[in-house]
Amino acid sequence: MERTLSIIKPDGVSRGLIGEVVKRFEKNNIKIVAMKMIHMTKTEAQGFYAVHKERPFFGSLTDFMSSGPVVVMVLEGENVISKYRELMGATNYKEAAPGTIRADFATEIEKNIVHGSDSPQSAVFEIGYFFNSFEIFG
Ligand code: 3AN
Repeated sequence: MERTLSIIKPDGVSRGLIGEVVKRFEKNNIKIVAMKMIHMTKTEAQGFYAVHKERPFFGSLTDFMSSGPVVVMVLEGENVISKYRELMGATNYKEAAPGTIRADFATEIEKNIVHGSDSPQSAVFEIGYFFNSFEIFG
């Protein structure tokens, strides 16, 4: 059994895609065990994306991620990390497979609707960044 962190990014929330994303989880038997809406400060976004701090897009990414509310969720299930990454599609929406969330809705590499942990180690860090154990109903 695995857990992963999902974020519906500010573009997904402002475009009214919360229900669409949640529907895809439920249709694919991905269990949501925690969920909340938050608005990150720039500093909180920088902490979350600390692994990317040397990348050229770090400033713009953290500005965007702190530009409005996001929905953070913990998903649980067998192989849920890769299962969710398949549902999301490639980081660059132009390369994302048809029918994936990013292929269907993303408008830019940065405004790509959703985030998902990329490994068990990053999932542990990312879930712990937003949730304590009393907020997860696994
Ligand atoms: P993913 O979200 O698919 O795991 P990461 O972790 O490599 O992708 O990148 C984190 C976020 O940084 C992406 N979701 C995207 O918003 C942004 N990003 C990644 N690569 C670029 C890039 N070349 N230019 C601008 N933004 C990028």
